[in-house]
Amino acid sequence: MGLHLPKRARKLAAGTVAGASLLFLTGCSDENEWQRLAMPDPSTKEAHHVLDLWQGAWLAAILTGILVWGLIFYAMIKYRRRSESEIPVQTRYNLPIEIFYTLAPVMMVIVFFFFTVDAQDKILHAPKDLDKANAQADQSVTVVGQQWSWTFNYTDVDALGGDTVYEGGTTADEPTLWLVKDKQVSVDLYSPDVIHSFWVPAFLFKMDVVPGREKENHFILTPDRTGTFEGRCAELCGVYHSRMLFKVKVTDQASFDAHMKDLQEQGNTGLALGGENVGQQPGLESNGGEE
Ligand SMILES: [Cu+2]
Repeated sequence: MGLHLPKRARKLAAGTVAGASLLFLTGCSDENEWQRLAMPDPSTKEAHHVLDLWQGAWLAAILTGILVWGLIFYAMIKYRRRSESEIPVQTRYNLPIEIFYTLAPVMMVIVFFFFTVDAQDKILHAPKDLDKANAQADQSVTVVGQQWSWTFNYTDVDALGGDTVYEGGTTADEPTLWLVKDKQVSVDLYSPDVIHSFWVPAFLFKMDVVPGREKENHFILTPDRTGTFEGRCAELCGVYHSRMLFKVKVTDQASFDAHMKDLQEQGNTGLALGGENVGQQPGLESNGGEE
């Protein structure tokens, strides 16, 4: 006896398989992306905990899937109807099995929850008190997210004898956050207007920038490879939300210090916490933006 699926269902199944394969083939550009299960290549020490959680969760899900599919196909084949006159044994109300399939998913959720909280604790390892976090880290940065760009304040820079410098951007001119490889940076998020979200995909991390939550939304991270990474706002914050792009440049200490001195020479000194609508700055007009 063959498998009698309606034509429509067969078409749908074929389409789904073709679509999924296309997604996998086009989505994975480098071979390690397969091992990372489509996660970006982590670029901070903390990001590896997210990758571990992601891979572990998929492994658990796949093993569970193999077990469940195996049992389904086993039951389908072993207990299939073998003749027109005789139907297989019909079983109802099996209490042990019902208890098992209630408890097993609860156990799985508990295990997932445990590993999620564990990863979260390892990622958000900064002291709750911002001053303590800044003292512990090698460098501290106050990131200002506002409509519609970012300003990066490097506070208490050693190379400048403890001075503070900043670099701001506009919607046309993306700012760059400079960090030093293998050096802890304490990042505090500040917003003078609405909620934004600081997101660097390569950090496998994002955190909301909430007005009024001063010195609360902060974290410490340690970049572990050099390079330039994309960053963006991940919270719909207004008309030009999509232009809240920035770059993160992870470099060595000498280049970082030289850049700090450049900022100082340009007169970008002191703490710039924004408040002005950066959307009014040059750039929007040249992009054909409407106010
Ligand atoms: Cu935003």
